[in-house]
Amino acid sequence: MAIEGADLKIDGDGEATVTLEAGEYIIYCTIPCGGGHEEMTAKLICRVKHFLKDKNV
Ligand SMILES: [Cu+2]
Repeated sequence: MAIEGADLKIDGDGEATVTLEAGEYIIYCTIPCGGGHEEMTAKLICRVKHFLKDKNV
């Protein structure tokens, strides 16, 4: 899998860590796995969490 617009790609088993800017990203399958491969996508929504907003800091 890979994330469009991010420097992250995993071919096969594995794991990775990436820091993303807030926004929407498309995750797609990078291994030609059979019928429907081109449609194997997901949307990742990355939001900024405001930890200090409710702490009156
Ligand atoms: Cu696939």
